[in-house]
Amino acid sequence: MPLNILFSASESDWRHYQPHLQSALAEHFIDAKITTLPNDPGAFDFVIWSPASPLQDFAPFTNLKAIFSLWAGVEKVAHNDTIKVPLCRMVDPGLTQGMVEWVCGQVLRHHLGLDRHILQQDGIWRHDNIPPLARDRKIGILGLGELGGACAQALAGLGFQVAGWSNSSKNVPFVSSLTGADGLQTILAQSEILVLLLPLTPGTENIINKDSIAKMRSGAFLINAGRGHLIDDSALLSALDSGQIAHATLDVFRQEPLPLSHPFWSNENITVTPHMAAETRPESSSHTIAGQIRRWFDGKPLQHTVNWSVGY
Ligand code: NDP
Ligand code: OXD
Repeated sequence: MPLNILFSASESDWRHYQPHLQSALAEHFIDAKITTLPNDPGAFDFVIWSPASPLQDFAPFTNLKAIFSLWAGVEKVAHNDTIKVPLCRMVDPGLTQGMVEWVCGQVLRHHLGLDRHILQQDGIWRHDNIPPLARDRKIGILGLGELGGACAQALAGLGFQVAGWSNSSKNVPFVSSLTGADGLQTILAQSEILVLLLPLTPGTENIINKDSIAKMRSGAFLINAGRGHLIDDSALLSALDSGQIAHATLDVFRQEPLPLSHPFWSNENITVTPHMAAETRPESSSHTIAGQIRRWFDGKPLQHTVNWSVGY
């Protein structure tokens, strides 16, 4: 009997994923039927889901083994109490590499002061303000997980002094690992460039607020690729006005797309990017999902399952 898989995301996702999923499943010797129509919920073994899906009630999916999120961030589904099976976050080499490239690009932009030369082609030879070498620049990353850890490693590889903050202590080569309230104070106070790669949970919401901003190094750069709700928007705007934060590059927002009337659009010290720091790549993530189903077949534990008690 073939497995039944429901693909519940957007129509355009389906167009992009269908061929890759089919070939990845075949490569993993999995006989499966994939459909986008949840007509007979009790018949499905697995659901591939994204926040674009209208599916919220998983109770009728009585035969389900697991749900695979196409997104790494699961805050929109991590509190869904109709889910009684493991929910796997997307952890995928394509997504990780995309985030590494985006974060390194944004860090290098601020480290090298590239805007000064790119935005000011006005005939003035500005041979001052030569940037320090990376070894003399302190970078902090809040969230030292799959994505934060890979970014930390890449930045350390470029020579930066990198520290990361997470719930549990980590062992990333050449990266100092900080935890707890003291660790947060330290990383805020020392980072010249602070990168947010935390998930959105009750413990991380508004972590960048008036008080934590006051503890940051004056004139720091902020880069948010985690979630919009990590930042108190008005506290950030005040900090940009006062110069406490020099510039914020924001990829994620409380409301997406960011409404045209939002003051972030017109603030010259904010760069808005449209939640594109890292995209889940259909080809590599189809292999990730097929590999997970293979693990289930082989009686191995699924990977990257959400810990319901912490919400990520
Ligand atoms: P992980 O779960 O692998 O990493 C999360 C990290 O945050 C872990 O190190 C975790 O600590 C730490 N953390 C969580 N809560 C706390 C807390 N209260 N205090 C201290 N540390 C905490 O997630 P990923 O790295 O895969 O993804 C991170 C986030 O990036 C996603 O949740 C999503 O919001 C965002 N994202 C954004 C994208 C974009 O395009 N902008 C694309 C993909 C993801 P510990 O390791 O100890 O558990
Ligand atoms: C996300 C993703 O969580 O794109 O933002 O995976």
